[in-house]
Formats: sequence, C-alpha cells, structure tokens
Amino acid sequence: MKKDRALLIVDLQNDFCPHGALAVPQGDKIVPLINKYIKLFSKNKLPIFASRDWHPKKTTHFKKFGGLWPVHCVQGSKGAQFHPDLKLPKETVIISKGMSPQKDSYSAFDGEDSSGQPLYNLLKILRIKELYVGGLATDYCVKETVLEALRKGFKVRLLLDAVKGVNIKKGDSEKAIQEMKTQGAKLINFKELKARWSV
Ligand code: VGL
Ligand code: ZN
Repeated sequence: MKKDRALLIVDLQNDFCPHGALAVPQGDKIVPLINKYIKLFSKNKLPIFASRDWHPKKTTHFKKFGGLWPVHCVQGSKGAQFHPDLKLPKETVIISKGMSPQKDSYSAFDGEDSSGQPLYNLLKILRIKELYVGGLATDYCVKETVLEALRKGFKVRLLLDAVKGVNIKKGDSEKAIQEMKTQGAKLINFKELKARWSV
C-alpha cells in the first residue's frame, strides 16, 4: 500500500445532521459508511483528517450579520461537536475552519490544525498525493474542498456513498458532483475501494 493517500472527512458535525441548526437531510446516514472508511484507512496506516466548521459567535457567515446561514457550529457548542457515532481514531488530525469573522471559508484548505498549520502544509509534509473525501455538505464544503484540492494538484476520490448535500435548490448536489467530476475528481464507493485494496 502506497503511503501517499489520506482520508479527509468534511464537517460531520451535529449542526449539519438532522435536528441540527443547519441540518443536511439524512446527513447522519453517512456516519456508518464514514466509519468503515476510517477502519480501512487505519488498517492500512494511512492518515485521517477531519475538518470542522468552527465559527465565532459573530461572523458575516451568519444571516444576522449579513450572510447566508442560520447560526451553526459555534466554537465549543454541542452543534459544533462531531456526530457522536463518528469513530475518529485518536491520531485523527482535526482541521478547524471558518474562524474568521469576515469570511465564509467553505474549503477545508482554509482550515488549520491545533497548532495553526494549514491543511495544505500538513499534506505536503506527509507527501500526500491523493485525497479521499467524504462528509457534509456535498454542495458546499465538500465541493469547495474537492475543487481546491484539484486546483492544488492533488488527485481526488469522492466517496460517493459517504457524502450528502443541502440541496437548497433541487439538484444542487448532483450538479456539484458533476462539477467535481468535470474538474478531475474520480468517484468511488466503499465496496469498490475495499475490493481494490484487498488484492
Ligand atoms: C457548510 C454551509 C455553511 C458546510 C458550512 O460545511 O458545507 N455549509 N457552513
Ligand atoms: Zn458554516
């Protein structure tokens, strides 16, 4: 197994799941699948990154300060915690993003680890060439993260069975997937990946 791959789980937080402040329909349904990917990557000793939306109380990202969204994923709140069933190994690198009071920051590449190191630098240090991306939401943070990864020269595999979209407009997720594909992302599901890696 080549060591140049990493798993990137995008924003699998309470506020993006049913009953959350910015619930993605069936957002919680991908948790068991993400857990399977986590196991597969752990078994192969490949690094795992988990991004989180991590907003200050006051940011222009929120409707009440001129932005698009209801208040969600405020730093330290229950809504900002990862879904309780998500089984992140202790080696997982947590990437926080959206801390600016003036920026939206949909892409995980806007984020940094607990010591302030940007995601891009961390991936370079580990010589990661290929990112396997799943999480929430297909039509926002997943899309922006995947497109930025491609622009930065990474190969990207979108985990088709482990993403869900907001679909503010009907078909947004489908459109986002098409766009990621057009820009060079390859699609894969768990069964295919497992079969490939088991030979
Ligand atoms: C997200 C909307 C607002 C996301 C974050 O993680 O996809 N969407 N903030
Ligand atoms: Zn947000």
